[in-house]
Amino acid sequence: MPQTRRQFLIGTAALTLLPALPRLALAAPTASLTIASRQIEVLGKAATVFGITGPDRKSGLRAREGDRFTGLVDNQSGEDLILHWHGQVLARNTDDRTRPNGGVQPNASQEAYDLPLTAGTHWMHSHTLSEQQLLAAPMVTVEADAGDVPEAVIMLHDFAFRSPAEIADGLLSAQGHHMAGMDMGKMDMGGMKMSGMSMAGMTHANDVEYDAYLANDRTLADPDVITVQPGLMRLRIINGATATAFWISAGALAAQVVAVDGNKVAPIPRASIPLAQGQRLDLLVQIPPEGGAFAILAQVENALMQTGVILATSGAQIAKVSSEAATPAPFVDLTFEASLTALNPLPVKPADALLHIALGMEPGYRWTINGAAHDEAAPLQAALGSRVEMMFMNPTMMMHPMHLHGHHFQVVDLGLGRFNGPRRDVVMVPPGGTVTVAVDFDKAGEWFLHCHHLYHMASGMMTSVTVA
Ligand SMILES: [Cu+2]
Repeated sequence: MPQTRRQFLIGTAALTLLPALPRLALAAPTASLTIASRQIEVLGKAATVFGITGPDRKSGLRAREGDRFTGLVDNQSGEDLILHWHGQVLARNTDDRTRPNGGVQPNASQEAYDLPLTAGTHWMHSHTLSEQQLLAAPMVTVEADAGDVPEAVIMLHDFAFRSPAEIADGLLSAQGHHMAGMDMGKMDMGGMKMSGMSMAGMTHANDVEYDAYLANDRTLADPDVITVQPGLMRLRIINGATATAFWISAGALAAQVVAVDGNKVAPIPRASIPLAQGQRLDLLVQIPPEGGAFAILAQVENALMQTGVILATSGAQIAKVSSEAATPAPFVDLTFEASLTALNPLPVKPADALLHIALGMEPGYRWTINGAAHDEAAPLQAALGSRVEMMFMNPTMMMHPMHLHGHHFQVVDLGLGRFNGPRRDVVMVPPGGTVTVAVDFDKAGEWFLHCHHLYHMASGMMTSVTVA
């Protein structure tokens, strides 16, 4: 049933504000999820997208550390679906719907799940092109030590009225534009002011032309306004965009980074933070005693466009925020990454194996791992119980956010020497960059390893690691 705009507003507000959860109500969670079409309004036009709702009819899943996810996944969307529990390291390989033949059939309820939830800011999303149609939702498990701090979830998306198949076709037909013979003219993307090239003309971002960028399903023309109280609050920001990295800014509010990809880091103050596709960011912000309205912004890398939400105390004047910033954001880079220190590092020990993972770009919008597109090469191998270091090397002109399923690796080298970097499940590998992560392969199975740029993944940049 299509929601009215009003119902949608209510639903969004309820989703994004997480006051202290009643612990009793969650002691015996009966979480089940329903996947269905819904209507939203973008730039004054109706759009049919997907949604994933829990038994409370709200988007996604909220729980407390120690809870399990139990229940059925009911696919009412009418489409085949492959659903991935992004960040859940305690899901068995066989519970992860990204397995070959593991799709959720249309209009069919599935067997009951029962998996212990991984604490932190995680999410669930389609592992096919329907991710572009907002088939994604938060999967937040509040940490036992998070305290009674009010929270808001901010889910970012890049949005197009075109179908993902049309977008993919467009990338194929414009195949030359990101290759060696770069055509600056093609980067003028219909008024979207995509500034695709760096000064050197080598680095490239934003290869998809989007109609809008959404934060909690809204643009800044009509943003999600979240009512807040003076004092500390926690923002859980999820980059659910398919092909877009953002710079996150809390503007006038002092912000402290406390977790990335659901993993705690030594808290650091930061005014502007890069967030690649699939990554999550937990910020503590302080709403001042006098209150007010505060924009939390996500600006597209190397572009003017931005989206965001407004945090507002009761009665605050809310100024309009433009969907274009005054100056373009830079390309995302590893400066922020280098400043992070894991609070839950892997035990210190030598690696049992080193996997070289060369990311590649070939004519025809073909993206590869070690020279092969998905299914052209045998999976990578790792011994069960081994410590493996994966060295990602990126000679291409685009950043690749590399994601490993079922594990939280540790970033140990950004090309500047070893460091006690953050635990994550998505690491950005910038053009020309070499990034090494350490992972303890402690679960048997076949775990996907891929670029979280949806169209790179769909065009070949995906493999898996067989752990046995
Ligand atoms: Cu990529």
